[in-house]
Amino acid sequence: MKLSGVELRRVRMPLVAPFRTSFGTQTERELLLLRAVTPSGEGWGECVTMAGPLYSSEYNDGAEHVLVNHLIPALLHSGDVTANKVAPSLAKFKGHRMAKGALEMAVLDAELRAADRSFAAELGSTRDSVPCGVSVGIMDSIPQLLDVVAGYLDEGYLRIKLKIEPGWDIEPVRAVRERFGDDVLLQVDANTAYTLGDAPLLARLDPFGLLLIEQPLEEEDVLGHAELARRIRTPVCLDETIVSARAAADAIKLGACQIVNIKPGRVGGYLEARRVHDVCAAHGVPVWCGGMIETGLGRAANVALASLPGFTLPGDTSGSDRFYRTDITEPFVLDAGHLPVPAGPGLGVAPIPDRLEEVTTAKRWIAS
Ligand code: NPG
Repeated sequence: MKLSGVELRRVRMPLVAPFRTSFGTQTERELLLLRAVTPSGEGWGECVTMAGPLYSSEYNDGAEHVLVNHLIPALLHSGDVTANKVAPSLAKFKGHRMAKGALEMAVLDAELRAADRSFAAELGSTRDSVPCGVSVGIMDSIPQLLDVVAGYLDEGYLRIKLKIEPGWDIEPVRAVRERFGDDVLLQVDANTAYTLGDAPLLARLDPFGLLLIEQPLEEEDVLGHAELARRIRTPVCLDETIVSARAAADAIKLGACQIVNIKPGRVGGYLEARRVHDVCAAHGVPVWCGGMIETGLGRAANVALASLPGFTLPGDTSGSDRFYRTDITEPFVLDAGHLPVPAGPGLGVAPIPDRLEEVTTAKRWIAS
């Protein structure tokens, strides 16, 4: 496939409510979309970087810079392009996995649309719908948290994830358990907010029967997570630490995690995400699909990925309305706690042109 060029768009979309995590509060999603243009059609990629380098070292302006100045030119000059060749073609550039993943996603979408094949079929899907969880931000008060959780359970979400940080951990978990009972699938996400010295505090979560605690310690603290996993009963799940299939294999071998969150952007794309899935499956480690407040484009691909057999826990694959009043694609709507896996060619969804224009703040075209 020849790549004629790539259109890069900056997009800004308001969130339905502020989303607070241990690393900050978001009220809108600013993101980067890519449109790979080939003689046989086009494909869409979504870059999951945020406005600032708070979740990871990557961020929108940095991703745009590396895409425009390094990644896209290298791909344009690499001859015929296939999705499988994107990562090897860009391997000489260190890091920038989210930017690389977005470019690979756009090429993969173009390739699959042209071949009339879906992301789900290509990745190895074994289901036509996936069970969905929802991520609940840090709130101002426990009563407010309970109202929000009650709303999500009413909507049918099958698993609740509470964002935690020092000072907002034991009591919110206790309150949710007391109000909604022991049967609710419940997990917590710290986004690196604790240290190993907090092990006694985190052990106080043990009695609440959580599915997992996600990324309690720093991204690079693999041995710390292994030690923590020995000191608490709640299974440790890694997110930020797992940047590749190799990182997953190492973390599993070192006993640093019993469960893995897979976010395609964080590991450099959907093809590496599938390799992370395969490594985990080979070790009997359950995985689930994370979320990065994607538009319908990234959501479509995430739902396809989440339909692989090793994804045995509900993911952060919530309905579009969890974050957006109006999405740029037809919205994903929850049905009895599940989302349908798109079956059409490529992502199976495409941006609605008017809607996309409304949220676009800048556009540029990169060709050789
Ligand atoms: O459902 O898309 C979603 C959001 C799930 O909590 C969620 N994502 O740390 O996992 C996370 C968090 C996140 C969002 C991280 C945006 C980075 C950017």
